[in-house]
Amino acid sequence: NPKQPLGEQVNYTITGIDAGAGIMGAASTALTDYGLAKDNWQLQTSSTAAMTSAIDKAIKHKEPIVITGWQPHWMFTKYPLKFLKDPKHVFGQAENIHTIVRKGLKQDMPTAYKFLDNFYWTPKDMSAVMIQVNDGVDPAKAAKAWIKANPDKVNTWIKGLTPIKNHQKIKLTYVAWDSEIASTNVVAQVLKQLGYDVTIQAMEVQPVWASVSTKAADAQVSAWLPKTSGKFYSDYKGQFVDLGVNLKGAKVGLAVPKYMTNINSIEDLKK
Ligand code: PBE
Repeated sequence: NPKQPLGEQVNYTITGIDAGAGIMGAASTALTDYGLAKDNWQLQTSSTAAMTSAIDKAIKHKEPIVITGWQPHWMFTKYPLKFLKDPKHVFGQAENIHTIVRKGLKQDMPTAYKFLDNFYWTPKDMSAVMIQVNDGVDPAKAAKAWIKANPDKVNTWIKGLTPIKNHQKIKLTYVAWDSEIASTNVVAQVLKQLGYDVTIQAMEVQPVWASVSTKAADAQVSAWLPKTSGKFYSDYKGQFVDLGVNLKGAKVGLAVPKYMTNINSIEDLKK
């Protein structure tokens, strides 16, 4: 019933993703900071797949829904969604994605290190891979196809590097979020072209940080900073090397379908 307060229409629920995601921590802080928790708003833990299917269903019926949203992600291309304004900056402002490597990588694997240091692409590049994977293409195949289609960009990453001869083993860890599946597979394929024996391993976010910090893994390219993974960055500070930004202009927040024309800010959820 559209005459009901929005909270009642959506059961005072924000549809979220997996509990380990930084966006979930920020969303629960938002419920407190915007005074929504005391009005019984709650954050529902699920998965990206369950959340996007809830969006699909809501949009088919033009029903209201409030979700945890982020970019780059195909949800913003596939569905008419908008971010809610966050005047208290609970979700931070612009986020960037950083490349984090283990200590000693520069000495042990100078070629891989140089490439990882050079690795930089745009939200548009990442989205191209993500959309392929969402369409059912195997991630390694989607990564190879993107590399083949973007030789100029890839060449800027490996300029002056000669493939190694001894098939050194290198391991990347990542969380199986769409964005990280895309970036990790592209990086893995380029490392293969550079002669490495590459393993990629999906795990929860905290173990990703732990693996690089304990040198159980060599690198990860999925550090959303300064806010989303900020807790892990400070927990493990001093135990990893930050190679800086590999993607600029990521964004994290709460989002709703564009047809919810009265809801434009997190503050509007109280209406
Ligand atoms: N995400 C995608 C992650 C980082 C990548 C926004 C869902 C998060 O920690 O929230």
